[in-house]
Amino acid sequence: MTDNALETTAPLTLLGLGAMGTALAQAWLAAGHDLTVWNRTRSRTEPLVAAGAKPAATAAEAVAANRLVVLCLLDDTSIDETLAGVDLAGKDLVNLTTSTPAQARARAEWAAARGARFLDGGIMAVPPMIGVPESGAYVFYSGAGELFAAHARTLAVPAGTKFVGEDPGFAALHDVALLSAMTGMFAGVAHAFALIREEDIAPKEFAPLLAEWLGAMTFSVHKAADQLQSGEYAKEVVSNLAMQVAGNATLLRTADEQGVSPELLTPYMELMERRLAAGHGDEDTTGVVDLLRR
Ligand code: FVH
Repeated sequence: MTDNALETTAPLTLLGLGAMGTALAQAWLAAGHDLTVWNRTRSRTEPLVAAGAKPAATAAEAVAANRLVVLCLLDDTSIDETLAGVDLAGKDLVNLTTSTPAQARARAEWAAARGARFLDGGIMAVPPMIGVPESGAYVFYSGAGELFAAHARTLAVPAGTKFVGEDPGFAALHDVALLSAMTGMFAGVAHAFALIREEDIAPKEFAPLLAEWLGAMTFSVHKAADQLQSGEYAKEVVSNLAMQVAGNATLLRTADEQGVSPELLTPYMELMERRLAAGHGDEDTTGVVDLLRR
């Protein structure tokens, strides 16, 4: 078995054929890869076998088939259940199962103890984006750089790749940080739609305004990063905290007038008020990051 950096259609094994695993499998098959598949519920392999995949009767058989073994299972526990007792010596494991950073680091040690090389991945896409280059889909990878390089060509087939470092926890950390920011954004979107919901404003007419506004505000991400790195939170402030906290009263009063619960907004507003009370009214909201540290 050799590294497959120069092979355009290297053989590989995929364990887990849920919505995401199936999309990954379809992309590798479409690109001409020799793909061995296994899934706990065997019926899920059938459409892929019809498309050219090789079925394995057991996870152990699937792992034995190829050096490169990709995991796309539900969670960390399902990896333990799937790979219990399976010989991993000499294998290159790439785990695309969503994990926490600590789980990814522990999994890297677990793999090393079994004689396998390990790379963790965090998928920044939903299944329909996989295998569609223009979708913007990509996967964060972290772990052994040489392992990423060895399989870079194969890993780039279903989605773009971003290698974020040798610490095996970094892919999961990047993944979860982006997902956490998305969750906050979804909370804001839900609140905005709730405000207009009972009025004669069509959500479909409001949506482009909302999307455009959120896009216009993304400059603040870069500004916060600049302030965090320099430690100068009062540098190039556009909308100072004192003004923003005063403005929060209008947001809360409007919620009340519209009969909308403020519960998605108030935790963040309370942090802004704490920062203001500590004497940082001349800053932006970057100081909230410090308040979140436990
Ligand atoms: N789908 C998405 O939108 C997101 C996008 C970002 C990344 N996530 C993560 O990808 C992992 C897999 O997600 P999925 O969408 O494929 O999930 P399901 O369709 O629910 O399929 C789950 C597969 O895991 C198998 N499985 C579950 N438990 C076990 C177990 N104990 N032992 C062996 N396999 C197990 C399941 O098998 P089966 O139910 O068909 O028998 C599926 O193959 C995930 O980490 C997302 O967070 C997806």
